Amino acid sequence: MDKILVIGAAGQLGSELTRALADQFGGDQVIATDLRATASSLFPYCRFEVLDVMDKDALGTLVKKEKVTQIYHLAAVLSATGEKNPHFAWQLNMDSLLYVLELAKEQALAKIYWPSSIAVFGPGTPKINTPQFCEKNPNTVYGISKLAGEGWCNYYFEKYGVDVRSLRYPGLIGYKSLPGGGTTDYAVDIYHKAIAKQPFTCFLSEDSYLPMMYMPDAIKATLDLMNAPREAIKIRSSYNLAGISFSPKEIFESISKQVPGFEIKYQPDFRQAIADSWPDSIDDSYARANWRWQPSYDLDGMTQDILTHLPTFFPSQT
Ligand code: AKB
Repeated sequence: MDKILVIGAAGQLGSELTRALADQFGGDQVIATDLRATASSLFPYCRFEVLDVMDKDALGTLVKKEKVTQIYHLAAVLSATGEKNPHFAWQLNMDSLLYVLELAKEQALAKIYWPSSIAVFGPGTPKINTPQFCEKNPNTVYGISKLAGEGWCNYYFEKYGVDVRSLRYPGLIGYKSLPGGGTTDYAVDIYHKAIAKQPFTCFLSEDSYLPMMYMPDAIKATLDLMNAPREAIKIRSSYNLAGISFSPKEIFESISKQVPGFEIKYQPDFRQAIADSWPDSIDDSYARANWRWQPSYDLDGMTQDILTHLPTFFPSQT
């Protein structure tokens, strides 16, 4: 029987993916881990352990003791936060991945999931419908670490047969957690301001298109990838994945249809340069062909769902 370890479970993706994994495998088979003990309250439906992924020995001991078969390694420093402390971001993002891959090799784990990002692309990458295989030239430490990580994943698959799978997530938008230091996180924050009936100051310009995805689509993509037969996975670096592409102006207009009087102003900061270096939209035809990926949400569908559910998650904001 599979035993699942989620590293960085309390983050934006982890808090929703862990729930989905518990639904699939059963709460007893899933161990959520996070650096902070206070995160345990987020996981009443499965086990919780405090784990610092940089503590290689503690990680190895937990995996062995619990007979873990699959690891979802979600802990990372994101793009905007990474630029403030590049060496720390590199160390955390790279060392932790290597610990997990090495463990997977040594203990013959069944499967590893590790997220990559559209941040692997950069100046010189085609911006519209960015292909799976093209020039990548990331100019953030986060993007550099994700691109290097993709190479390591492919290496461990080719060299040691480690069944590691990965997606290049666009900006993920969910209502169950707060923004976490990413450049795309303006598109999370904007809904909180709309619900709180406050004006929103956007740190990107109104026409900055970025690839984005509503969280239920991201969870579905992750589970579809991980549940696909081994031989269906043709790309062992990381798959391009697309949901919706929009600009700050377009998400503002989508929200305004439901929150009349909502106001926005634009004050681009250092994150504008990061956004400008990333694609506007992504070609994910390999994911569609190899494991039948298909997104469900458009911009207005996402807006409607978030505005309906966000107030119950963050009642103090209404
Ligand atoms: C970020 O903005 O840093 C992340 C990402 C695109 O990977 N959301």
